Amino acid sequence: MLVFLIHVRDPQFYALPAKTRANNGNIRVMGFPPIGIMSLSSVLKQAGHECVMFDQANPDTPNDVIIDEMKRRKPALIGLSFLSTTSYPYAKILARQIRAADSTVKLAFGGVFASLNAGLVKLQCSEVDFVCRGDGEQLLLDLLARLDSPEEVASLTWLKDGKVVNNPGRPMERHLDQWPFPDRESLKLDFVESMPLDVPAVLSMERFTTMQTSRGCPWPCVFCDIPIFNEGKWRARSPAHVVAELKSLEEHGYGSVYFVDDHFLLQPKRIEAICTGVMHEKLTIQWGIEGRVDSVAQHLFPAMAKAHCRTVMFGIESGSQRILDRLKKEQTLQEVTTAVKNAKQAGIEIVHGFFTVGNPDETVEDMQKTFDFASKLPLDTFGFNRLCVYRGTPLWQEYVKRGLVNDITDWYKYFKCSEIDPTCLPGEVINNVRQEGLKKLFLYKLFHYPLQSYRLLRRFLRFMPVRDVIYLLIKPFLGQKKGATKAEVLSRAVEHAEMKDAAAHLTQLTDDMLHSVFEASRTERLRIQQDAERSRELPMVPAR
Ligand code: B12
Ligand code: SF4
Repeated sequence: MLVFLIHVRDPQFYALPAKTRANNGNIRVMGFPPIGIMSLSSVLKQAGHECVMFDQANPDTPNDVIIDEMKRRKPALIGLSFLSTTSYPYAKILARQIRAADSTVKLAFGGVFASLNAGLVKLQCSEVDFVCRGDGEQLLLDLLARLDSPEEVASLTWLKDGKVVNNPGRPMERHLDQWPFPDRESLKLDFVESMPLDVPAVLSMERFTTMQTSRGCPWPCVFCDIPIFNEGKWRARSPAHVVAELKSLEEHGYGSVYFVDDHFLLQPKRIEAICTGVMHEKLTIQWGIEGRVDSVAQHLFPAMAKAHCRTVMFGIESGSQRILDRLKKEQTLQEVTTAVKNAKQAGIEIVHGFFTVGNPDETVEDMQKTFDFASKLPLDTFGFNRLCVYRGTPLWQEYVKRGLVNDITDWYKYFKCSEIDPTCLPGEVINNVRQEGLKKLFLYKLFHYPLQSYRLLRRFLRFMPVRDVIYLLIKPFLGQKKGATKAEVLSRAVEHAEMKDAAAHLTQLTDDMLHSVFEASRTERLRIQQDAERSRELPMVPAR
């Protein structure tokens, strides 16, 4: 059977360079590849199906092109994959366009957000036939075998006689080695490695990709839906399987890979075996991971650095123990300090800290403590994001009980906690304290860690125009600027806070309004692309 798989994105998280091509002829974009659909594509192909992938990051395949291809090739099933609350509006738009063009093609949704809100999504987005919950590999094969009798497909949500039916869930698959490596080569798109989320800084121009070596995390952080998505379990691939994939990546010319595992650092024996395997195979590919600061695998940081682990990212969240406890992070400030120091001393080149601001019960003093704490840690890079609340998390449940959100009417909306929780500081105060905190932090780093700052700058300058690096540095010192238009939000690959704000508002628009905004954005997108083509330079930091 022929299947189309489409990775739906909210566009502010990827760059739209003016059709800059890699040596292999592929267009290059800054961001993470769509490893969800790539994983499913290889499973389908191995089972004898045909699969065509599309990624909305590809400027050559906008929705109209996908729909034309659909009319031409007539797939049996179209799967839309998207990660989060923020990309749901775009998935709805595409589903509607597909349904308007073909009233019979079967349409499925999958990914974390769709899984955790399956019944509600099915009701709200009637164009979609199936919402697939959890792991997609076996589910998709089962669905293709029973497209017309979905009652027997475990973990499927669908509509029968006008009623939403949630088929029973399937047991969680533990044997992850059974699946083939993701199908990375069929998508004609290359990715450039940048800092995650909101730092549009290019790390290297090597061919870049992502990999998943484990799934899930058993900790209880109140803002996170990963434990719920994975039923509180952590499952991992064997070290041999991981090393074999790294080897295959190297053979395909990838120079750098980021593991999208929720907690890579959970099992020391597995990490040790992966490092030994990398050394034994004499691999040189560079890799990066995310993990908790309380990991008992920290004695392996030197082995990881030797095996070319270049980046370690920690979820630090706050410099106030009171706030860490409020978030049920189950980590201490001392553990944070120890882990960051251990990683740096072991020779990990880039150690990143994720922080959250605008947390419940947070005071100005707590926020200041966070910036002071971050200044003194030997971190190379850091991000300070406003805490958001998603349906499916313990914090959402708490907010439902406190009457701050409504589970029936608000489930698809993206909220910063400070917008709805009176125990958070007001948005304006958060922004001011953050701006002040960032200024102090930058200056502290420059004077106390000059060598570290210089090395990082040198790395950025290798791949980014000087003006973009300068902008990145002075950004905290600039005042608030005018907000973005909705069309700009949809069109541009920008990380600005005001873009994020506007993107959040988009999740709350009516569907009709969404449609007109989408149309306006197509014109805007075209204009930006033409401008960029005219200026004939690769905008590594997206146009502002
Ligand atoms: C990597 C990552 C990113 C990357 C994006 C990479 C990319 N291009 O895809 C970056 C850093 C850009 C990013 C950004 C954001 N992210 Co993010 N991200 C992740 C992370 C860590 C891993 C995702 C991944 O690659 N998984 C590996 C693949 C193999 O799994 P998968 O996509 O889930 O696919 C499997 C199944 O879901 C299923 N499946 C998926 N699609 C389909 C389709 C069909 C038809 C079927 C049958 C099955 C199916 O089958 C696949 C194989 O089993 C997840 C956490 C997680 N563990 O999921 C958070 C996560 C998805 N992100 C999250 C958030 C909040 C965001 C941001 C909004 C953050 C922000 N405020 O800026 C943005 C929005 C991004 C967007 N466009 O939607 C939340 C989502 C919560 C929510 N309810 O919205 C998560 C769950 C993290 C968390 N703990 O809160 N993210
Ligand atoms: S440790 Fe990380 S992945 Fe695990 S629950 Fe907390 S935030 Fe989520």
